[in-house]
Amino acid sequence: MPRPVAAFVICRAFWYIPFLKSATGKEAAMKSRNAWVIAVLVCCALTGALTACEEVRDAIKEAAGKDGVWCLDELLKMAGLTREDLGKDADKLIADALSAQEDLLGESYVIDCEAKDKNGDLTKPGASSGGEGVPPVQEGETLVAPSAEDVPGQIGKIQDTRGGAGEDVAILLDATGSMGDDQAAVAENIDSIMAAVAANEGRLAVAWYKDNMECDSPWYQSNASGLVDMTGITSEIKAFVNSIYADGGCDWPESLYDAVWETATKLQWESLTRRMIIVITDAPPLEGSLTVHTKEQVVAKTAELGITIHTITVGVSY
Ligand SMILES: [Ca+2]
Repeated sequence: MPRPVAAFVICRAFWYIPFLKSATGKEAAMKSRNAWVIAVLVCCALTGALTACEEVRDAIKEAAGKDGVWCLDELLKMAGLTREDLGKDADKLIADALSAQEDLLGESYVIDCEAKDKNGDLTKPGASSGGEGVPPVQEGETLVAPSAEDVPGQIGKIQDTRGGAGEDVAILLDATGSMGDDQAAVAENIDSIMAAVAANEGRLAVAWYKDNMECDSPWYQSNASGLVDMTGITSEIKAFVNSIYADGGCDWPESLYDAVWETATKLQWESLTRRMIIVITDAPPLEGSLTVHTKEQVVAKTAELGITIHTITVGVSY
């Protein structure tokens, strides 16, 4: 067996031991930083070749998946946590686990892959068709943005490929604690987002949402005038985007279904060509008894109103 491969196998096994041992303990995330460091030191000593450490590190990174992007569940597993452990301290637990991982691997990107799939379910209108006098509903884009820097590019991609003359566009941004860098990226690029809508002689609205279940008050807000003609005065949109402050959220999932419902039903959609909501979040939707509106209700309502939904699931970072 080639040395890097042998080293990887040994290290991979050692890497997991501290987490397996602490899997039942709730302090696992707190301990994980030291556990990772110790595991790597043991690993290096065992392989007897310090030069192999870099190779091992690269191998572990490789195992993380394409482009070094990890799924949140993998990170939780290694920190001895499950989704059920992510109560009101969700942000702290995930932030600690991320920090511990980055001590070992350097900057890494974590996507909640389950959230990507659940959010993406909203983009599938199924057999529904638009109501009378509304644009046809299409299947939307399901995109990811591993780092906040990728967010403007993904919005631009949707605008380039799915936008069109006379469009109505609503950007719906998760504004809970882990979204600060993503909110900043949208704010820094709002001029080009607005310019793309203006080029289509379209209208733009922005809204944010948090957790509607006795967590955040207010939990939802949109800019005062709703959909604003981007060929006219655009200062309201810019000011609103810059005013968004990312905090709160309590548990990990947020009120995505209720927020899409609010956005779909409160805005005055007028476009007869294209209506779209672009969702930007790192988390999955609240479900079951924790949401007022179900996924099925939201999909049916947006189809009725001729609204196509696109989702961008962004990397988890603090
Ligand atoms: Ca929540």
